[in-house]
Amino acid sequence: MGTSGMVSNQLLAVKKTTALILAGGRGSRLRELTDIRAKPAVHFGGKFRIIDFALSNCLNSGIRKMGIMTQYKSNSLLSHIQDGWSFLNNNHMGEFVRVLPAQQRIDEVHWYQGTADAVYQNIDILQSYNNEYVLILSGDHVYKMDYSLMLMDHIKSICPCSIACIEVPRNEATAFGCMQVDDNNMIVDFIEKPKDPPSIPGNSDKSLISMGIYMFEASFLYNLLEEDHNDPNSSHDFGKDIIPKIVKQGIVHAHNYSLSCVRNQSKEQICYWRDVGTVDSFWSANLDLTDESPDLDIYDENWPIWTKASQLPPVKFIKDSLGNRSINVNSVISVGCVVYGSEILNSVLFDSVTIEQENLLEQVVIFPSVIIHKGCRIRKAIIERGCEIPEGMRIGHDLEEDRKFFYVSPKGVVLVDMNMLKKYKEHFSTSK
Ligand code: ADQ
Ligand code: ADP
Repeated sequence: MGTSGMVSNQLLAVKKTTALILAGGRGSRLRELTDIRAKPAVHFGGKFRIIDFALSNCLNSGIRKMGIMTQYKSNSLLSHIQDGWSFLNNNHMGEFVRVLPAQQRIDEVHWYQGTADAVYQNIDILQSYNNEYVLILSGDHVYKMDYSLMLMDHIKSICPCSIACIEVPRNEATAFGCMQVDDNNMIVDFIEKPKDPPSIPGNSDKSLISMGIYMFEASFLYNLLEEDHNDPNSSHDFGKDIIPKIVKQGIVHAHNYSLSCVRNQSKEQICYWRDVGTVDSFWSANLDLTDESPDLDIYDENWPIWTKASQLPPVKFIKDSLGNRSINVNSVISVGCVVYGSEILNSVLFDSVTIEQENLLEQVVIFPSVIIHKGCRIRKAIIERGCEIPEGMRIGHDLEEDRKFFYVSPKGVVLVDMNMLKKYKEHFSTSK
């Protein structure tokens, strides 16, 4: 087949694909960041929400039918999708982003149980889309991937299911589904979150893990979900039940992420993917963007990351009344921010942050609408939306002291939210 034949097959195949994004998880290891919103709705990279990466990958790959499964604390996610993604809905072209909340469609007793149940409960809606392929994604990861290349690899495999996989250090693999593959990239073994992950043959420091990205033949998936629904011993979860079961049947293909990852053009050897599931990994993935040449290129016009547009004025750096200049080194700063005579080093500032004079911020991730009053020293921290940091406060310089009021992660990242800050302020106002 010539190249144009391949391209038209690819276009046809993506048109027959619906992507389902699982966005209902609590994400409890992100601590207070998921107290008010589901993990996929957590802010990321100065401008985005985590789910924007999966949605943008779909759009850029040509997949224009998307369903988002929500359940836990969905309000923030819903408003983001409505405000930021409704441009994609086009009735005439059959293109859409639909939010599919847990709505007790099958019976009136259960909300979504596991991830497979979330899909099962929407099976009638899915069938009405006339898909040939269903792509199941997690709304929890930061990465750039061309799903149309995964789809072509899947079709070539003639298997009813493909799972995207990536190599990670073996000590990190306990948090994932681990697999072993044969010479034909068929998955021969799969264990969900093993205590002692198997290593890759010939490389004892690495394991091959599932990225939680599944490409299914549609009719195969529907039958599988029906069977799983009727299985009283199943917890109705892809990672725990569905995937181990079909791997045992020898019909699951491993799609190597290096075949479909969208690279930073100046770093051809790196395929970026982060599960930003803990405070430490979330903080460090944000900080990655402050590198001079980040592995994840958010400026690449060929693979844009789409999000809600903010109607806000431009950033302003002001010299304060004493003549102190505002300095920004390698920081990512969003619209609506105003900085008065302060230094901001390797930090990420979301919309509408105000930094008063004589502050020094190093490696800080600051969520929208935060105010930092005069003379603070803050390092290695995440400041939640709406916090007002009082004059002269120190954060991240004495972790024992910080731990009395704030959350300090295993790697020493200090997380501050409005409730913690309230207790801190009350303590000092009563002890005066
Ligand atoms: P986990 O990420 O631990 O492992 P899970 O907690 O099921 O799996 O979350 C997957 C996605 O589903 C997340 O986006 C979450 O928000 C969402 N979700 C969870 N419960 C849901 C529910 N009831 N309804 C709707 N959405 C829900 C999975 C796989 C592993 C794989 C990792 C990769 O099980 O094998 O290695 O993903 O990160
Ligand atoms: P986010 O956009 O940060 O996920 P929402 O969109 O749900 O959160 O937030 C909507 C509004 O809720 C915000 O504009 C803010 O005024 C308020 N809000 C957010 N976080 C908090 C909080 N921790 N305490 C009180 N109000 C909050």
